[in-house]
Amino acid sequence: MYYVQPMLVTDTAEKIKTMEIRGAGRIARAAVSALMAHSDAFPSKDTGEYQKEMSRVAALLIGTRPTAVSLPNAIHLVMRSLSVEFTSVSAAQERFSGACQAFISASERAVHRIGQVGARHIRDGDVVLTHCNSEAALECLLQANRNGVSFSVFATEVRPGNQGLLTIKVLNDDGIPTSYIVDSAVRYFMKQVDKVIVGADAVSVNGAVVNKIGTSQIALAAHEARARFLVAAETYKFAPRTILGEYIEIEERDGSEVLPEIIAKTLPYVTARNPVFDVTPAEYIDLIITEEGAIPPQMAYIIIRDYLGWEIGDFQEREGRIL
Ligand code: RUB
Repeated sequence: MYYVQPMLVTDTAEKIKTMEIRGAGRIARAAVSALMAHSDAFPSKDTGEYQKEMSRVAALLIGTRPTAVSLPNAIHLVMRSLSVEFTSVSAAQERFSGACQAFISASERAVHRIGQVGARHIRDGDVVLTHCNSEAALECLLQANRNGVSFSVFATEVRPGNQGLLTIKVLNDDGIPTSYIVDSAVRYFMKQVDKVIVGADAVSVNGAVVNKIGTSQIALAAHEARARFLVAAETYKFAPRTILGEYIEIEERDGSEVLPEIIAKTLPYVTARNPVFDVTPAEYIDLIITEEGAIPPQMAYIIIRDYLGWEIGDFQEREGRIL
């Protein structure tokens, strides 16, 4: 259901940059699909050249958007399959293709499993608020609806990208009663909300969640109104490098997405700022729903250690190769 058609790497990179392909899970699967297609089409029989070229395009894809950790995690996971010596390019291609296909199906299964776990947290009569357009968060709502739970949703508009339009279409297609609100109406309606459910672009080792700009304000409003705050995140959105104290970079996009250039030109003292993600601290989050089960945010380290299986050595790029 979530399969992304293979495309050339440069095409995919451009689509991720311009947000034609967006959402942390979709970005990861699209990048892996593109790498797989690139590997399959590699013309030379020289294994050294193959390794070099795969590392080059992997780096190109990783550089497209800085915040969604699913992207480098997915690429590192599949590139790891090339960290052994190969006798032929075709053997490497076969192994790489297997790793890519395994990642894509695991990612699809993870979304489905998160939906099953998340749906159990939605009860008859609940009013649920969601922000942005997260397939993992939406899957919880869709599966609850299919289980016959009767609930309604507030969906935010999500300035400046209007991802809320994608969300209300999905909810409407499944016949889920939904109120569409501007981002600034969240606190006004929060007293009516029982649960907030959002996705994640990254989860830090301390349980902080990076998601679409505005998420942290929603978490504050939910905290004040005692509404539960749930995050739906696949394990490959947890950020191993935060163990080493690294921060997750928050992408700031061009101001023209917020203030059209034609207006900006007339206002020389005004600069439009456009950070597109923010950080919600763990203390405002009740649960993170992963495909391995629902955990309190304080358990993020366990996910990184036990399910991502990262070792400190994996953090280094060795001999210019991305492992
Ligand atoms: C998307 C966004 C989503 C997460 C999770 O931001 O913040 O909530 O990526 O989505 P953008 P999913 O539109 O800027 O990519 O659950 O689909 O991975």
